[in-house]
Amino acid sequence: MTIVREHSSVDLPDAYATRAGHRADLMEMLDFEPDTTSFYAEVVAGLRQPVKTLPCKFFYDQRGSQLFDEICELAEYYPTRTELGIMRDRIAEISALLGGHCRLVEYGSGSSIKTHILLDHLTNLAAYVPVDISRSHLLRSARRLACDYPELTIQPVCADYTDFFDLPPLPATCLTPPLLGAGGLHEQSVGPPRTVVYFPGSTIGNFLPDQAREFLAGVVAQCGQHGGLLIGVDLKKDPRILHEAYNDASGVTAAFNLNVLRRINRELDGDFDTDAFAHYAFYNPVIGRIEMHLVSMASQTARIGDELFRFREGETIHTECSYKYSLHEFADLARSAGFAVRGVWTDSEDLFSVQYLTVEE
Ligand code: AVI
Repeated sequence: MTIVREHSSVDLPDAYATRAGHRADLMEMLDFEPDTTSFYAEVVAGLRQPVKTLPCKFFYDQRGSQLFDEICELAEYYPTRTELGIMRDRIAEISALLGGHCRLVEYGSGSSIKTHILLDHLTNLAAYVPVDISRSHLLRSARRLACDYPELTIQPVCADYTDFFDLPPLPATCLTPPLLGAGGLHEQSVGPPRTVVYFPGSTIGNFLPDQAREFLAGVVAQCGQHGGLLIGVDLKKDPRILHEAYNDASGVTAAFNLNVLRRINRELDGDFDTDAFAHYAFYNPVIGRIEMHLVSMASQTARIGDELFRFREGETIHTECSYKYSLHEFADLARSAGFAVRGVWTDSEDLFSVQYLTVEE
């Protein structure tokens, strides 16, 4: 683990670079140097299994991340705009429940509108800690936020949030006893701040249930006593809505799914014929999840480096699961990891939920 003083070498629009300049020198990034070298090993291991699989984390190269941003804008893909609507409509209640004087740790990208809504409403925030595996993405968004919130202490951490990592030390201002000012001492600023993790987007749905439990137990350990988790959770619903969300008419989700083969071809010396695979996504109501696959449209062989992989016509590569929960299923999952559900906010059609969990005492 290294501590890196942020340089201004990250691409930002000029206006941002200039305005953020003085803050850039003050910001330190904690770099756990997350392992990004296992792409080949994990791809080959997945394709050697009887049911061929590829981990969904490999969707997100530069092109894949762009395509995912496009998915979030699609009329059919309800989760992003629905979660945003809940955050906008219910932010007064959400921020009241989270309370003041916390340190906010966000897993994943930290530059979105949802982050701004929270940062605009949380009072007496001790620090904002964005955590991301992509160094350049993390620094770019941290610098943007430093510009938008000049008073906020921002402590970026480059890490894989699915692995264990330490949070940076609390800013010195939180450790010295607060002075009693003319207006008196605000009760909520006494003592060290609570840690609240923010995990929007229903990315929790991309974990298998056992992995989700383990992940949530890790969050419990990270936020400790009095800590909490504000999380976006996609809900069970009419399968037709789900089907459309993962089979959009313009084919963006198909391109997103197929892009993983293009990435393998480019980065791992592969020769997948991407025209000979087709996107296939369906809702499995028994398990309660969307499954995304790539179907081989012919009997064919693909090569990655020196390894050959044979596909029967109709055989699939399972590329993603996206679990949908009922409110009580998610409460049970949260409880089994050591959390209690303190607040649940949904939209008027019960498509999506934002939930606040606290560590059980
Ligand atoms: C990132 N994740 C929550 C998305 C989902 O809905 O499971 C990924 C995605 N896959 C296809 N469309 C969107």
